[in-house]
Amino acid sequence: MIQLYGHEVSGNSYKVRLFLELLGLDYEWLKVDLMQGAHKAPKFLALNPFGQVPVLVDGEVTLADAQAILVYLARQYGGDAWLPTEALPLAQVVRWLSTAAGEVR
Ligand SMILES: N[C@@H](CCC(=O)N[C@@H](CS)C(=O)NCC(=O)O)C(=O)O
Repeated sequence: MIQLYGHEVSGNSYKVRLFLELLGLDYEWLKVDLMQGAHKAPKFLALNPFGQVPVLVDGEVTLADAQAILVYLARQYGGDAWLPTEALPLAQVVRWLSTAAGEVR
C-alpha cells in the first residue's frame, strides 16, 4: 500500500493527501512529528536527506517534494485527465504547481 509521511499542519503534506483522496487511492498516513524533530532523525533522513515532509513510498519508489509527488501520482494513477502530455497544457499544469509552491505558499 502507498505510504505518505507527513504532518497535519504541513500544506505540502495536505496537497498530497488531497490528491490521493481525489484519485480514490488507499494509503497509509504516517505522521512525522516535526515538533519533536522526527524529520531530522536518521531514519527519516534515509527517506529524504532534505529532512522535510511530505515523502511518498509506493513499492520501490520513494519520492519527496509535494510537486514531484503530485506529478508521479497523476502519471502513475491519474492518466491524461490530471497531467496532459501536450506541450501547452502540460506547461499550464507546471505553472500552477510552481505558483502553489511559490506565491500561494
Ligand atoms: N519543496 C518541498 C518543501 C517541503 C517543506 O517545506 N516541508 C515542510 C513542511 S510544509 C517541512 O518539512 N519543514 C521542516 C523543515 O524544513 O525542517 C515540497 O514542496 O514538498
